[in-house]
Amino acid sequence: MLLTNAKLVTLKTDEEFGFIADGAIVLDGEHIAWVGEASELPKTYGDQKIHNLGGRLVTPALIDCHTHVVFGGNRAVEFELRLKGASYEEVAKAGGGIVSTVTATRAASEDALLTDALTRVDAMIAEGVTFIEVKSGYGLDCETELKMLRVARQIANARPIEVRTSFLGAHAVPSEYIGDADAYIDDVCIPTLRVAHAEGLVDAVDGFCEGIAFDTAQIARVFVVAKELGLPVKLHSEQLSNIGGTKLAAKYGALSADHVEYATNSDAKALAVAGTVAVVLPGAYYTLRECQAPPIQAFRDHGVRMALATDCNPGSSPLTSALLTMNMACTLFRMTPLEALLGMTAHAARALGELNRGRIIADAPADLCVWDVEHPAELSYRIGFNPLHSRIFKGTL
Ligand code: DI6
Ligand code: FE
Repeated sequence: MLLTNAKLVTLKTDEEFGFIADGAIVLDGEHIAWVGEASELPKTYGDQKIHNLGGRLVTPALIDCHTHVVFGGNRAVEFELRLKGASYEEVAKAGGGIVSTVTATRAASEDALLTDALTRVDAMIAEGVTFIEVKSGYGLDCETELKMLRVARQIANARPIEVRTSFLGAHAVPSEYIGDADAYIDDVCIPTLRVAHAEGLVDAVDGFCEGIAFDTAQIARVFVVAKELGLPVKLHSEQLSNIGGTKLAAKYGALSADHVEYATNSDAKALAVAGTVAVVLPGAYYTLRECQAPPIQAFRDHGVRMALATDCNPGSSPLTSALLTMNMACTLFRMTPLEALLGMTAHAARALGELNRGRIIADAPADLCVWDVEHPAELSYRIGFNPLHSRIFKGTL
């Protein structure tokens, strides 16, 4: 297929949008074969099936690299409690929070979890997302963690979207192990990781390193097993306090350190040295009415690549909009529209271990968005508006 009459935002480098005013793209099956000025299109591509994009703007398709879209129930009542003054930590300590979603997720059938998750995935697809990461972590027992991961895999069969799974057994201490997080890690989390990996259900290993969850020593035990299994790691670190998770993630060469509101200058330096992506999650910052923004300028100064994601989950970020995430990153964290777009494309891909994706370049997967906008900054600037004209997934419109 030959796409013509397109205004391209190639994101060929991290420094600029990479505009091509009158561009053409040749798709060969699931990949981009050629991209450039229409006037320079090699004659060999002349007899392709032509698709005229009417001068519309084309970007790489959006990538949501941190989601918890598979879960049972919802936490609207907890939302009300928090509005009345309870903090996220207080709700968690009172048996609400993540643990209440665990109860609902354990009770739900695989079919019900999938049906529910697809309503959220459909909202993502409608805004041009073609690739998502999905975490477990609301099972916290072997059976339910496996159930969640199977549902995550099924999403890719049910919808035109690619899915990467992360095993998040170290998400919270379940009620049956309260006060003994170490025993939970050894008796449940690590054995479950081994089983899930053996069943081919795990693409990466994640954890929640926080006062209300697991400390660095506990997470390190999980990471050692991940490395032994040859799985990449990532970590929820420094979301509500600084307890060293970001440096731990860097030490293990993590794909990403996520949230990072309380990360310091030296954390940023460690991420830069390790080549670990900082995943910024403005939906959680907004929902929890946090006041500490992530150290964006330190990330820039040290050359840490920043990705963005919805963190779609029932507690701290009931958000399915990639575009609103980009808007929030700009307005709340003063990221630039270019940084926001890179964060939802090329850098999100990198946070998933994919270095050749999220840009419009030859050999990259043919995952593209066609927008009814004039300038890419409009994608971050508008609030609650979806200008997606069409989405191309693996070369198919
Ligand atoms: N941090 C988050 O933002 C989500 N998980 C995590 O470790 C929140 C999960 C939840 O509240 O259900
Ligand atoms: Fe999360």
